[in-house]
Amino acid sequence: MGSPKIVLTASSTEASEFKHSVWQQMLSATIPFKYSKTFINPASMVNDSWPDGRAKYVPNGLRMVETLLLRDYGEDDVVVCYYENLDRFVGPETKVVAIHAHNPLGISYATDVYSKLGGENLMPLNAAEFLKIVNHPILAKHKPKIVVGGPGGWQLEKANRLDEFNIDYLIDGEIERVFSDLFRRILDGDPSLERIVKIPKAMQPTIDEIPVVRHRSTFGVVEITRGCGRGCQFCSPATKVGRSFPLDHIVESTRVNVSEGATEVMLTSEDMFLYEQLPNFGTNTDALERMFRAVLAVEGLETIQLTHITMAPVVKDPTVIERLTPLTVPYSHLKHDESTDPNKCITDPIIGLETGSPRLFEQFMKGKAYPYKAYQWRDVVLKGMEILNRHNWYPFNTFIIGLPGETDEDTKLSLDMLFDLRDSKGMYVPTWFVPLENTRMQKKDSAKLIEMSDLQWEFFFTCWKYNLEFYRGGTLERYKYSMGIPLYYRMLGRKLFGQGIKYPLYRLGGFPERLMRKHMYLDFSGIKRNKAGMKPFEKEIVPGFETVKGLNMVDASAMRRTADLPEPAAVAGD
Ligand code: B12
Ligand code: SF4
Repeated sequence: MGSPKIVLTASSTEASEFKHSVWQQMLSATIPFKYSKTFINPASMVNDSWPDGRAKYVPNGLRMVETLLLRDYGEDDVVVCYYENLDRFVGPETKVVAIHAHNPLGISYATDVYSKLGGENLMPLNAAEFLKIVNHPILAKHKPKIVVGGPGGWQLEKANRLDEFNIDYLIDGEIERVFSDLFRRILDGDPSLERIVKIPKAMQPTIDEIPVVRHRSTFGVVEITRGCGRGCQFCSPATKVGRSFPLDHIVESTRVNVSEGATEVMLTSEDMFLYEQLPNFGTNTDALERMFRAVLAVEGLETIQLTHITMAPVVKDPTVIERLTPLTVPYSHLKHDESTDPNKCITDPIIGLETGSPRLFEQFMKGKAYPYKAYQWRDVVLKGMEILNRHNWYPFNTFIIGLPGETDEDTKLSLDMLFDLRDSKGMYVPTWFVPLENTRMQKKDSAKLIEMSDLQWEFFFTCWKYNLEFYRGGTLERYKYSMGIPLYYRMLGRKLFGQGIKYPLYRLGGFPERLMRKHMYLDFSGIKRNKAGMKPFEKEIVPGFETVKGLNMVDASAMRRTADLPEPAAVAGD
């Protein structure tokens, strides 16, 4: 048999589903390649292949590419494999090698900035792995066309590295509707085809145009919705039309994954509460319950993992969490000592909390709190967290530091919110603002580590102090006088980022708060984490429902209009 016409691949770090751990993946997105042997278990980068050398699991987006190709080409013509097997498949007859890019240069939010904590110009492991693929000698030998696509493809355009990597085509956006034609033009070398193809919003597929993937994906990703109508200006899924997948599509995708060896699926959404949503972002708990039951009934499936949710629906109707808990928490592979579940299970959906500043919230993301208003965000977060924790939902919360125009006052408000959350259960992961291509903030400047204020450093390291305490179950005392921290500060941190990081770093290291309190905004002296969790939040949340009519998922553009915000000055009197 000759070499296949089309070979699809993804880097080992992006394909990895080691121990079902999204942490492992996120680490490889952030840890510098130079230190990867210390921080990353090498076993996590070894992915399983079938006996014929094809990959067992790769990122879901690449499985979609494969599925679309299999409509026009046979299984012999389309092979999906890992880096290690490229030279087994790529040969003289191979016309195209297509590469998935989730975070190819490691410059998505959080990623390169975290790696810069270790020194300047350090390349995250994700980038090193991507580079290995494009520099593979077999590609130079047979010179197939190199096509790259996926959610992080924009990074290659932004960094202007298409020539360097010999990339012939970069495809940016949802491809289901256009791919057959596009791919034919690529194969034919159509001279009128641009090198960078951006799929316009009008060409985004309807739900009927999105097929069930043919083979198993990394983490067993099963899309339950695509797109989000809440309209946050920094966010790329906000530019996608909102759609819910039909139940049989979801169940079939689950079956495909399980039939090829997955014991867990990741039910993927920008916000799980958008699934079959009711008008005005109303949560359809009946539909969610039905969906979970149907997925859990798939024989061979043991556990499920969630991706994103938003906080407002949790607060608006706490029975949603109450009803979904028996269908999620006991089926999670995650455990925590403080869980009240009989098997100590917890679930950890990702929630973008972003900021504690109502001003920034109003300016950049007010749809996220709907039906609540920006000035209620802190209340919504506290109340929501209390409800979630009570049901053993310990979320993975993300913040954005350095939103354009962030002032010390804004950062103090984020610190206040963080302080209020000190007894909550979950992770707090600070990321830095990165203007993603094709978003409404694409022309804004990235946050820069070197420009971080003392307060922003305090926010950053206070989050990680919480995380250490939460995950290691330790108290501050356990980390007291941890030697690594002063060493890092003296040898590297101070030189790279200035003295502003000193006390926040020492807080992370567990140094006594009373010695540092006059140098920092938050004062934790005498405060210990209450393991019983957050106290029920008594304060009344002002209803403040906006009268936004006719919003629903299909009309995401309407939401963006309502989220078109007044200038900050006009907000001040709110
Ligand atoms: C599942 C998921 C994960 C999982 C699994 C990742 C994996 N490697 O498999 C986890 C949780 C581990 C993860 C981690 C990260 N993720 Co992620 N992830 C997702 C999520 C929720 C679903 C992805 C998915 O399957 N979508 C459905 C498929 C069909 O869409 P797709 O991948 O975009 O593919 C389509 C096109 O892009 C295209 N396509 C895809 N591949 C290819 C290849 C070729 C050759 C071509 C032509 C086309 C093509 O065709 C597909 C069909 O239209 C998305 C949000 C979302 N809903 O998309 C975020 C998302 C993609 N992730 C994101 C980010 C930032 C990350 C991290 C960098 C976060 C971090 N700081 O650590 C890491 C990077 C990890 C890594 N190196 O892989 C961002 C990307 C933002 C951006 N525009 O750059 C998103 C959009 C989340 C968000 N709300 O902002 N992620
Ligand atoms: S709530 Fe905002 S940040 Fe989250 S997916 Fe929707 S638009 Fe993006």
